[in-house]
Amino acid sequence: MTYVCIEVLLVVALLSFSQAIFKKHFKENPYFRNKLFEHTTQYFAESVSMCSSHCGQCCECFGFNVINKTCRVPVSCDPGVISGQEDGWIYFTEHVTDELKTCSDLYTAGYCASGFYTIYPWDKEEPHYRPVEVYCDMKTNDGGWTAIQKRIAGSVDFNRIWDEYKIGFGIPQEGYWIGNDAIYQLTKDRNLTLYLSITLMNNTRLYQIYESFSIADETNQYRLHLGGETHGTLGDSLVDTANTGKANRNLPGMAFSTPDRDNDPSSSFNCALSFKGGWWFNRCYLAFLNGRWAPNVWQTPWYPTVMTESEVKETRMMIR
Ligand SMILES: [Ca+2]
Repeated sequence: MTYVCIEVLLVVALLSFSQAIFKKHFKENPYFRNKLFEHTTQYFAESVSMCSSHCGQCCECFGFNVINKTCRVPVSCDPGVISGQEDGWIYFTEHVTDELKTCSDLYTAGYCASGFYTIYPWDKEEPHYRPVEVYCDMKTNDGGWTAIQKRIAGSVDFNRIWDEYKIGFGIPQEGYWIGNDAIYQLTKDRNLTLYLSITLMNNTRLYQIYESFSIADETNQYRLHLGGETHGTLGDSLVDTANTGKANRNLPGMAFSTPDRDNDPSSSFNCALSFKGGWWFNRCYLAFLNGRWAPNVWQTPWYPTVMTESEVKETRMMIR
């Protein structure tokens, strides 16, 4: 049987805390038709519009049963929590019609559910202009975070060459690097905060925040700038603040290196080649989130807090 996607574009006016009215668009997602999700709240609703109002301001998706006029709002619309099948259900998911630059812009526009979005970091007339698929964290510390790196287990290999790190690689749902050109574009002329995290196997998320983060352009090897205060539960290992005599592993000011492009300060050693990933290496590092997910290859992801890759469930690098 072939389904015809219902082209209902629903515009929901939402009242923010500042009383500004946002317009959010929802579109039928044919992938979810007649599916059932775990953990849903059920309402009676005469119409799709009435159903959408039950979903609320941070609505990720909602389902409307056209046969018995029932509305369901799942806790999550992740395909991983589909639990069954029932006729009559059509689901509506957020449909962003604007070409916004960052997750922070999306958040301001009223999109407050964490998930995968398309952003447009460049202006239309710029040669790099293109859509970029990213994960937006709309919950942590009031949301609006654009993930420039996200890894879940080792399904996406980060042992990549310069041009791949330049353009970006991976799949947002499994693991990705947004691309050094995009990081430069997102951080230039702005004072952005960097949030790095490692989620351990027991689901504890350790994090470190750097108040000021930016990188240089490609002609300056995407050199790392960090400034301002830092705090968190990982500890400051991008800089040897504890003075353990490892200042030659401080990363601020370092150029980006990849296995095929050795920009680290050691004339006798290629850190990216040895540790199998791209990073802002010194001689070489105390913290490195792009290591190859293999025993004895990805050593000390975050010294001394996380000492082996086997402790790591997920990593994130996010900016706002
Ligand atoms: Ca070198």
